[in-house]
This record gives sequence, C-alpha cells and structure tokens, in this order.
Amino acid sequence: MLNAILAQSKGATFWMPEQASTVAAEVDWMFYAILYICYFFFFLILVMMLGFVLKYRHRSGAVDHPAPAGHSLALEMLWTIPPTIIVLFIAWRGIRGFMDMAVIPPNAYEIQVTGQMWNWSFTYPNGTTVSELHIPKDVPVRLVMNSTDVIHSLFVPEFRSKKDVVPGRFSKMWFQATEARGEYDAAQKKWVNGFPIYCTEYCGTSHSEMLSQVIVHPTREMFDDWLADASVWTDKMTPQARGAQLYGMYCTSCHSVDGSSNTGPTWKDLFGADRAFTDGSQSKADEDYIRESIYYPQKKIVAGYPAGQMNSFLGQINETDVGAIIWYMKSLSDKFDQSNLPTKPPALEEGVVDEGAPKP
Ligand code: HEC
Ligand SMILES: [Cu+2]
Repeated sequence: MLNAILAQSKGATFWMPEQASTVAAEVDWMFYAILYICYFFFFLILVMMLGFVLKYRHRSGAVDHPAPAGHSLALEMLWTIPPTIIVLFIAWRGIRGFMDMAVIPPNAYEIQVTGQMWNWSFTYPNGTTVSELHIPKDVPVRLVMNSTDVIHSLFVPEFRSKKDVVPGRFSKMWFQATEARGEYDAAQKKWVNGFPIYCTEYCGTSHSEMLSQVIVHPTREMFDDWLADASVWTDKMTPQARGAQLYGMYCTSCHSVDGSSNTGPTWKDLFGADRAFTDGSQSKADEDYIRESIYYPQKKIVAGYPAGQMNSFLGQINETDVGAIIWYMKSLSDKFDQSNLPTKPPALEEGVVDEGAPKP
C-alpha cells in the first residue's frame, strides 16, 4: 500500500519521468516520501495558523497583553521527538539508496566517457568511440568519466543517474537499465527515441546543448552485434563521409563548414589554402599541416585567433580517422579537384580485400 503510493508505478508522473533503471524506484520512493511529508506539514501548519488567527482574533474587551505562556513539556516533546524520528528515517533510507548507487557491481561492463566543449563521447573496450551511449538491458554498466576542459555533468533522468565529470580526475557512475529503448531509423540512418542524456552543468554557454541519448538494446547479443557493426566504417561509407561523422562528433562546436565564423576558422576552402600564423610564419594547409593541427594544435596558431582554444585530439582520434577528416576537408575545398574524391567505402574499393570486416 505504502509502496504503491510512493511511486512504484513505472510510468511517468507529474514530477518524474518513467523509471528505467534498477535504482529508479528507490529514488522515487524517497522523493515522494519527502514530498508527502512536506505536504502534510504544510497543510497542518496552514490549518493551525488559520485556526489560531480566528480563535485569538482581536475582540472588544479582550485582554491586550495576556500573561506570557509558560513551559509545556508535552508540547516540547511533540515538536522534538517526531521530527527527529522523521529526519533519522530520511537519512537511513537515503544512505541505503545512496550506497546502492555508489557501490559498483564488480562484473559491470565498462564504458569510458569524455565530456568536452560541447559534446559527449563514449569509448568501448575495443576502442570504438561513438557520440551516443549504447548499452544492453539488464546488464550493470560502469561509466568511467573524465573531461578534457571544464566541469560537465552527465544526467540520464529515466535512470535517476547523474554525476559530475571533472577535468584531471575520473568520476564513476553505474546503472542497470530495466527497459529496452530506441530503434534504428534506416531512412535517417541514425538511432532515434533513446533515453535523453543531458549535461546539467549550466555554467557556460553551451552545456545545455550537450544532448545525446542512451540506446538500450534488449539483449546482450543485440548489443554485441551493434558494437561489432559500429566498430567498422570502412565497408559502410566513404572516407569523406566518415570525416563528416567525426566532425559532427568533435568539431562542430568551433568550426563551421559553410564559411561562417565561429570560435575557430571555417573548413570551407581551407584545404590547399595559404595560412598565416601569429608568429609571422606561413604555410599551405596540406595533409601534414591539418594532421599537426589536430594532434598538436598549439604549434601553429592561425593569425586572428587566440591560442589555447583547441585541445589536442591525440589519443582520441586515430590516424585512420584523421585521414578521413582530411578527406572531408578536401570535399569542402574548391582548391581540391572534386573528381579525385573516393566514391566507395575503402573496403569495397576494387582490389581491396578486408577479411575482418563483417559482410553488409
Ligand atoms: C573548442 C574549440 C575547438 C574545437 C572543438 C576544435 N577546434 Fe580546431 N581550432 C580551434 C581554433 C580556435 C583554431 C584556430 C587557432 C589555432 O590555430 O589553434 C583551430 C584551428 C584548427 C585548424 C587549423 C585551421 C586553419 O584555418 O588553418 C584545424 C585543421 C583544426 N582546428 C581542426 C580541428 C578538428 C579536426 C577538430 C575536431 C576533431 C577541431 N579542430 C576541434 C578551435 C577548436
Ligand atoms: Cu557540459
């Protein structure tokens, strides 16, 4: 009965979104318990206050200054002991729920999370990095999270899970999804309808735009299939399409591809252009220069831009993917002969046999 009132309903309510993890029901229980305790005292105090206002209102002939009230042991016990029991109960139940969330099961599946201005990336044990979190249902998942720049905070409301992601240290969080969610939209070529992911560190310009989603696969097998598929792009897209995908994951917040200005220079017509740097030197934007700009961005600072804005992507974007980004920049530049762009995914180019790639 009590449990039914205190939100063991899994669906969304006025206060809370649907429950989709093993700890969600306990969090809601505590939330509603405190909420109803507050309702109770709010109305109790309000009714008594109104009652006293009426009962002791000013009437003609009444004594102006009644004798000060003395000491009432019963009353003092009443306002001391029940509230103490209530707060101790809240603390006990809260600590119990906190421990469930804090103690990570040793068999949890581990995913690395990186927060950076202004997106999330998720790296799997095989090294695959994606911009949306995919997990299997009914499997405990541990997130080991860090930030390359400022403090971020990862929040999945349906899981009731939130944790700060702090530069210079790893924070950890775990959850176990109880509901499968999300499907692949073949027309749009992307996953849709997952549980939303937010950054709740609202202290800078675009944390609120660090939106992503959790796709919960119904079984471990389906998750493993997804991961195997996500790990290989060479049989699915051209290198310039892969470059565009990486751009969407890491670079959109600072670089435009249509010539408009942003934190960093636009990539439109960048490849092959002459670059001038703050130290007075110059160079052509060729493959080497772009690779260096991605791995060692502080070596040459483009004139007109402040240094220290762009972080190195060394260890985050591998050489193959840097190659794909360079192809993408070539596809955006009028200084590159567009008829030289690859037309097929590398694994499907004639004469290239990739034994390891799963068959389409
Ligand atoms: C936080 C903002 C930011 C992000 C994110 C960012 N950059 Fe930059 N980038 C800059 C700034 C600012 C400059 C210009 C100053 C400099 O040379 O360091 C720059 C310069 C560059 C240049 C040289 C451009 C030129 O006009 O010569 C390249 C190439 C580049 N970035 C590639 C990338 C790639 C690839 C990514 C994503 C993987 C990326 N950047 C992500 C801010 C960013
Ligand atoms: Cu953030």
